[in-house]
Amino acid sequence: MSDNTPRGTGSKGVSRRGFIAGTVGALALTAHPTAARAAAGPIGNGAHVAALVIGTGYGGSVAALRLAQAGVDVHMIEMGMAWDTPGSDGKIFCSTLSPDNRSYWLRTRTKAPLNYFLGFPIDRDISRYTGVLDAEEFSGITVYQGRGVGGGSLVNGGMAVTPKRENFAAILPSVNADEMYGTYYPRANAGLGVGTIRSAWFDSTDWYQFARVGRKHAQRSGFPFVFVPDVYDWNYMEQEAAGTATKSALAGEILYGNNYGKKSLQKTYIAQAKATGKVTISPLHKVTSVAPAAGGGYTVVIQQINTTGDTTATKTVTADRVFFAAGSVGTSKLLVKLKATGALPNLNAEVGKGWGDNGNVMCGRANHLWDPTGSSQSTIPCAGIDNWAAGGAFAEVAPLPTGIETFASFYLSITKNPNRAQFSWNATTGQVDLNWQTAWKQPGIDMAKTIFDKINSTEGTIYRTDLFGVYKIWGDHLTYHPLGGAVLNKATDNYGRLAGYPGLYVIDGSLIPGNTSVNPFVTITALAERNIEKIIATDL
Ligand code: FAE
Repeated sequence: MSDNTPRGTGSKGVSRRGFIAGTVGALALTAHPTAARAAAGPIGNGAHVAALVIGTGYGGSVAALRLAQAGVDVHMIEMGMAWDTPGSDGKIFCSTLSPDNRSYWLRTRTKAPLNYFLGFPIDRDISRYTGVLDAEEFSGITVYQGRGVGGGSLVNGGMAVTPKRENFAAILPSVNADEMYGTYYPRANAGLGVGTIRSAWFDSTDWYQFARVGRKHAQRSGFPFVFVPDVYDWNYMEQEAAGTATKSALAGEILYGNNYGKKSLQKTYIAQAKATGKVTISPLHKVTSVAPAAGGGYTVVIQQINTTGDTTATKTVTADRVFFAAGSVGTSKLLVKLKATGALPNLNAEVGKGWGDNGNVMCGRANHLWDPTGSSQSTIPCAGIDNWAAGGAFAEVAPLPTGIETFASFYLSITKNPNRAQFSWNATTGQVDLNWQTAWKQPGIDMAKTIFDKINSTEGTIYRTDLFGVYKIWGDHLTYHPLGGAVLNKATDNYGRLAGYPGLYVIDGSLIPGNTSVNPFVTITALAERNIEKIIATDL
């Protein structure tokens, strides 16, 4: 698939080294070796499919696997690349420390979330390409999202957190918590291959000195410090540290993809879905319209694009059922546009509402010279500070893997910020807008301060002011965790069926009303497992 080959590359197929590393430690769901071979594709103009899934992230992958296991033929449409072919450097993904065209989705300059260092901007020019990380800009917020087969699993930190049960009612009030904690969270965790760092290794390795400093500071201020599970293969990481495996997490790889070690969806749910022989994927294809078809089912319009983002073909297909799994932003934008432009006029007034940023805010603290955080830092976070009940904040102790000693502690906080935004159709620009305002981050900042003001006061330290601009403490311009826009039991019924259109479903992060109290993908996966089980049992 030459379209998916990073520019300037000649190699074809997955390298042996990459294949071996990619399979190391794959857990319960990993399919037998033939799964690595994709079924035929891409989709043809005029095709008819039983189930069409828009997007290949968590929700889409769960839907595809379970539908296929139930005997349904599935076609997945993904606007990003397949990410299965190494570039001229032998790697599929580029490193966070030296981003090239593979890093960003159709940008000519990088847009790093942490965009300053020592007060200097760090972004650089790149050539326009369908890279793996999209920094999608709305008026008051930049929303980071993964682009490619595997969605957000390609770029995320892999932190796989099940929310505390006492917080669940606030996350999904209409969902039976007994079923989620008894059946669907365990199923999701098994399917994703979730594991936890070995505590003896955590306590001894240089690579997590930054997190041990984070633990010491949290505990000296009386905050609970909790280990956080991850889908990174922890045994593989120990081999990286021992020098017996090619480094990925220990070589600065994360934001623009991990070449080894991380169990992205390509290695878990999607591998098993492909192994059924009933799932086909069309990368570099973008769904632009879904409307009722004259003879029943739905007409779906799809643009095929090249690696500079130009449309090379427009295809019209029909599908008996369509699953919206384009992520909170992708699904919301499609539904809002389709309602406003008359393709799906009967969608209800809840479509586009209830969007939140999962309360994301970032900050750094400047430590004393006797508290170095280490020049060698793993890119994979493994722990957090839990002040949710008292202060509304859960802070990941995040790495700052610059390769030099920075004396900085860095945190991504998830907060209980109550602000919610709405997507709406802008007929003048022909785009969907989001009315989030930067000032709406303030409640989240105040909640994060319940942790860091106290730690700074205990330690006699200060906030870093050089990471997000010139004298700017808070990273309040972004989110990694978009949620909502087609909220469960509001825009859809209690299982994701879209009101007004039998056979249309939402099955991704847009179902969740703006916040999960922790990192979201385990909840997105578990909810998708719950909903697809019901849909298969009752609708098919
Ligand atoms: P998602 O994974 O975004 O998949 C949607 C897919 O649909 C994407 O592949 C899109 O390219 C594709 N798409 C969109 N529109 C179209 C269209 N019109 N036609 C065809 N395809 C389309 O959705 N979460 C955690 O729980 N733990 C973490 O450690 C963590 N770290 C993160 C770090 C970063 C940098 C980022 C960006 C996110 C992180 N997240 C993390 C969030 C997590 O990845 C996100 O919640 C999920 O990926 C959302 O899953 P969905 O299935 O909703």
